[in-house]
Amino acid sequence: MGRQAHVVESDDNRDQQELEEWSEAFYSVMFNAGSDRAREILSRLQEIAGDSPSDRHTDLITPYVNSITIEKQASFPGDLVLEERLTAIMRWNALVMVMKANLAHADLGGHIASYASAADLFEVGFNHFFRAGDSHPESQPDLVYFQPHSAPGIYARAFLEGRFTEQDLTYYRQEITARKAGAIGLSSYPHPWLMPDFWQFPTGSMGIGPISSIYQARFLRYLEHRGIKDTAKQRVWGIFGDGEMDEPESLSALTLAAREGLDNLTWVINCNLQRLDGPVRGNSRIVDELEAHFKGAGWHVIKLLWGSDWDKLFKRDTDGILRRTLSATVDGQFQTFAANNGAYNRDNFFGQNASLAQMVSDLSDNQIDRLTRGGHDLEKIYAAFSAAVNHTGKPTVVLAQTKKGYGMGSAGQGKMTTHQQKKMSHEALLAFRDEFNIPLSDEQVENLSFCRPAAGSDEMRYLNRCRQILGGYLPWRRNEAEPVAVPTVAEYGRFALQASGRAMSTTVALVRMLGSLLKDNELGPRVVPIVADEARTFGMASLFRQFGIYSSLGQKYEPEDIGSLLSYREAKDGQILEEGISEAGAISSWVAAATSYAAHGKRMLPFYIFYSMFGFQRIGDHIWSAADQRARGFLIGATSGKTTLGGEGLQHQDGHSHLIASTVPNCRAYDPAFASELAVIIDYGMHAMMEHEEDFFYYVTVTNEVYSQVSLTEDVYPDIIKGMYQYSSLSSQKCQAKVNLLGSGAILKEVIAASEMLRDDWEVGSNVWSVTSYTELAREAATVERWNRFHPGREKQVSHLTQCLRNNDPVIAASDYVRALPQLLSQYIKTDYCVLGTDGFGRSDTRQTLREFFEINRYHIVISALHSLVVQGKISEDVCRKALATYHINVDAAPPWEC
Ligand SMILES: Cc1ncc(C[n+]2csc(CCOP(=O)(O)OP(=O)(O)O)c2C)c(N)n1
Repeated sequence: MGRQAHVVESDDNRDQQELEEWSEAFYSVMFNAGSDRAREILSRLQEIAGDSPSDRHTDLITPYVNSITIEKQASFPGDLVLEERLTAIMRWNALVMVMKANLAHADLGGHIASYASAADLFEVGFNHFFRAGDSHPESQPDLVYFQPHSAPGIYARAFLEGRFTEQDLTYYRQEITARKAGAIGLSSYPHPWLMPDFWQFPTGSMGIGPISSIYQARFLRYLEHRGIKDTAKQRVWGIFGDGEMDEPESLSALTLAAREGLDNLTWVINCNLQRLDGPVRGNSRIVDELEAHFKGAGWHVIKLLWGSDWDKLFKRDTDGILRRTLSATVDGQFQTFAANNGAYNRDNFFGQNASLAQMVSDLSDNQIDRLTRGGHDLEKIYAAFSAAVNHTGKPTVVLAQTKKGYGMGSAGQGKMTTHQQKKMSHEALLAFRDEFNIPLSDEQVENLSFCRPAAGSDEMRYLNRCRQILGGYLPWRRNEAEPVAVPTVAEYGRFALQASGRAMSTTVALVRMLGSLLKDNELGPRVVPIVADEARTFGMASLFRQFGIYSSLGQKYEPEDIGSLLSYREAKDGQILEEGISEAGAISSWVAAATSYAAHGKRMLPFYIFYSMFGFQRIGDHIWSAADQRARGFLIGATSGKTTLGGEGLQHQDGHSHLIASTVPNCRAYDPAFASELAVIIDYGMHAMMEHEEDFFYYVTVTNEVYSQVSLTEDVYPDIIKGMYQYSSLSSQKCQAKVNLLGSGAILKEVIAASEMLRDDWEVGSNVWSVTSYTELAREAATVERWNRFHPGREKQVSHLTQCLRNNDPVIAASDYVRALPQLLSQYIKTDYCVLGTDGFGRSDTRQTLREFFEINRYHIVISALHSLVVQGKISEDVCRKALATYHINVDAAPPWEC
């Protein structure tokens, strides 16, 4: 036993020795001949080992050192001293802004540590790379997606640039109070809705910025390839957090960016190794993980890990011990090193090995403390950014290692809780001032004074000159784009307006209108049809051949269906954006097109057509962000409703998208019943967005249920837009009572049938109202009610809803959507109001059976109408009992929402 153990031990020793020898040899090659040669040797060894050259995972993770060697490092063109001074002032002003807000109002929030870690990255971008533009439509500014919780730093810079006053800064996170005081309210995060001249892209919800930036870069190519705008000089920048990369959206479109060769896209990931609660990857390394991920996806990766003062240490690292030790250190440990001083790092990092300790023996503790990480070294950052923008053929990501809360000293740097720190002690502030040489007295520090160098100072002249060279200030959102004329509705929608009983679905009508709009000389090129692998479902395949599917590569294959009228045609100037099975991707493209008027000075008109269930429910947060950035375009919820989409069942049947849409203030949502209503809505929306520049977008649901369409007279058009119009009025001399019936979408047909049954079988008259938008009705009614409340004694305003439902007759609404949608009107209908809707999970079955199951068919509408009249004492209960029996209603069945 003992002998055996000895043998194993000596084998282990031999193995270890062998490993050491190989490692040493390899490090010596790296050191003497460079990393390229080392990689070459590694490749050869892998080939010998029988690996397929295309399957080299080891290539995906490289040693934990900078990608750019000193020899290849571009030299820094700026004034280091001035830039460091300016960056320090930004840091100070950003932290003071957050502190002031929280001292005055304890719960306003804000972040210090994130910008503290990102400041140098931002400043190199601002001083040397981020190009601005002017309001000329052909101007080609860069588009920058800013990390949201670094917003204080961006405001701090704008303050130095003279774009904000000191008063504005003191109203950080107090938009309402600020306006009252005549100041600009600085929003918590980038919100174009709140600051429409400043922020371009809302990034506050993590993950949305990253994916949006990819589709934005692709949209630049689309504009170029379609001949709409020369975008060749434009670049999209994204500055994101390493924690943010955990959001599924962040990484989901990486391969698209690589496939499309988006070398107009640069991401900078601030790898401060921490997120909100703790380390991003305590037990491993986020940089390695991201390096492998991005490389695997086809990106160019630049690791920016160590500052210039590490260069001499790497030079001394002849046996590779420093590299090996770095590669053996996990992020949780790096964080602890960041939080501790030079003495601690000497003992605990360099002290791990005698030659490591020797390497720093001539450095003081203070010098060890000041060994910077790559993302805090302006020269290294410049070199990395410069390599990124000069790299062609691929998008580039710069993985910049930093310290969270950099410079906050023992108060916050690298601390587990630093993310949410909003205050610093007086001593910590003094230390910060000293560390960064902020030109402020103790008293000014005590008073939390902002710092702004004099107008003619070297700093201010330098700051402004850098921006002048780069074309002006950023962020900046322009709001000017030449109008695009919209054709008359008769040109593309006559077939729908004068349908005269022709059977078709509203989806077919939409696609037909879209086809005509695409052919319009002026508007046509600006229309952007977008699908997420559902074009055939919605009968849009006919558009493929005619208008082409956008592909930057054209079509390198002969499509299987080449002779067909519906052939799958990809083209470099193709117009349709076919985004595959990625609703997040498709909506990102939609947003890029819908905000093109502001981002590119070109008005575009996107139509994104999707399964209505996979819209607001699945990508609701993207839609919220679209609303924030004042998107203009059409979202088309196809195959909508819970009973109209028959066989697809529980996961597909949407009963609530309109309800969610009602929560988005600048979304106008419509549920048209007829193709004619649809045409009126499209016409109105196009004029509003393309000509009148209204910051509303339109959510319109269509269905694939084929039924007889009706013609409409022009006098009802305005009412369609307001949300309801009278479709019919049925009565007879025998009728003793009357009701108002509200229907929308495909359920209007059931309402119309119920109206006839009420008159013919139960002697009840009715007005039938087609409700095209509960949301619009409710909004206007709320506005009117509020006005009346605030103006006692003045002549009362009357809402459209009240104008329509003037009498006391009961109102019955039936919807393919959840009850809560028509109930939006409850507060404003002053008589008995009964709502039938589709609460509960969907089912697969025929439309008829589903409408019976959800109790929204004609029989249930009749029964509800009769019951409402019983409640009003206008008919006897016997009538109701008789109706229940006549229609064989199972009165003991469980409610559908409990099934
Ligand atoms: C979708 C979403 N989830 C959660 C948050 C809350 N949040 C804001 S910042 C943050 C941590 C960000 O960490 P990281 O991306 O690493 O950035 P850092 O601040 O460390 O630079 C979190 C969780 C958010 N804004 N959005």
